[in-house]
Amino acid sequence: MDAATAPAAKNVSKKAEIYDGSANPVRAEYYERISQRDMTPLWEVLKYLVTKQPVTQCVPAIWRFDEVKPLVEEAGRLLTTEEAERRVLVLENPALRGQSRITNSLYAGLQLILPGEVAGAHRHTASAIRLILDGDGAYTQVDGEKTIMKYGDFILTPTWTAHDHGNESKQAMIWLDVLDVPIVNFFETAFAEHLDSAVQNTARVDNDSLWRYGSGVLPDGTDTSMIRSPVINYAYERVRPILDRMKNTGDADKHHGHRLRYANPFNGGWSLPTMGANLSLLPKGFKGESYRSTDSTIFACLEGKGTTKVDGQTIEWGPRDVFVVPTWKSYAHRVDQQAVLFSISDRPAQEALGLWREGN
Ligand code: 1HN
Repeated sequence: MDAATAPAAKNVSKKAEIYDGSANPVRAEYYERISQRDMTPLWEVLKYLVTKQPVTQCVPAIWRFDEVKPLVEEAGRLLTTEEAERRVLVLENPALRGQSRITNSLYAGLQLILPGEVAGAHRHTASAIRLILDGDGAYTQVDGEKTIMKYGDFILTPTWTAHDHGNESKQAMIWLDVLDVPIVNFFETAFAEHLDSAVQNTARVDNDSLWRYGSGVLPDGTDTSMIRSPVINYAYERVRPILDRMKNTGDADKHHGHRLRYANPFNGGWSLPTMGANLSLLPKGFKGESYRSTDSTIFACLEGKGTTKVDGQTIEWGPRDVFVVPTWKSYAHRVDQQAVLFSISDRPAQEALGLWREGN
């Protein structure tokens, strides 16, 4: 075998387990020859390409805040935000270790910013959301809009928007980052750049975008064609009371409880084209019926505690815990006392491609 054919042959031997060429030496020899022309027999791989049901490596998993918080805090003593750029512990799905992802399509991490620190301004094609889990009063700036972050706030950093964070408060702050990095990298569309100054100029303050676009009016001249929400911070103090209104006036959905969607106020669609988020109130004594959908979902508990049964296993969660349910695994939530669950997934991307499905 000469050097030029060696890699191809190696490839075949790697696939030998799949192809079982030993059972049919004539075919095995044929596979070897087509492999040298960078071809492979579809009939040997079709069943892996087109499956009857979604197949995933992703497994159910939970990160309990009480257990991981001290480890996140320890990173604060090990390195500065300057050294780290972003001081984050990546939440890796236990079955996807080494791939910096919590589901096949989404990245998640817990970010720490200490009093007096700045995380410098940059932008990239990946979109981010942040869900504030601990601390009060650090800020983020997104394309010139500065917003103070508080518990439960849902913050957008849409594709290519400049963003920097800083903590002028007296407390450490920890939040959950979720990014569509695996999607951007699947399409091989990643770009990134640093801004000239670490802290961008502040042009707008005080949740300006929420005030402008989150009250059922649109200022004249607003360009409403954006495929993502103009709102940067969906403040928990504005959103949370809506769940109580829903609870007081309507029935809980049998799967999701009283659930709302973080929407793009221009068109009612999802807040970002790649990632969609919900907030759900599970009323006292809620026993959810089994549900599944094709979007592997990341949950974070904001209030109360409960359990989620998924794939024969019971996940017990409490405040600030983050857990994940893989694609097409049936799950059901249960609570004794009232709880509030945030969730996020790649559902908007799946819907845009005509792929999303749900069932029981
Ligand atoms: C990023 O820009 C941030 O800006 C956090 O806070 C986590 C993970 C991957 C890529 C970019 C941030 C990130 C990230």
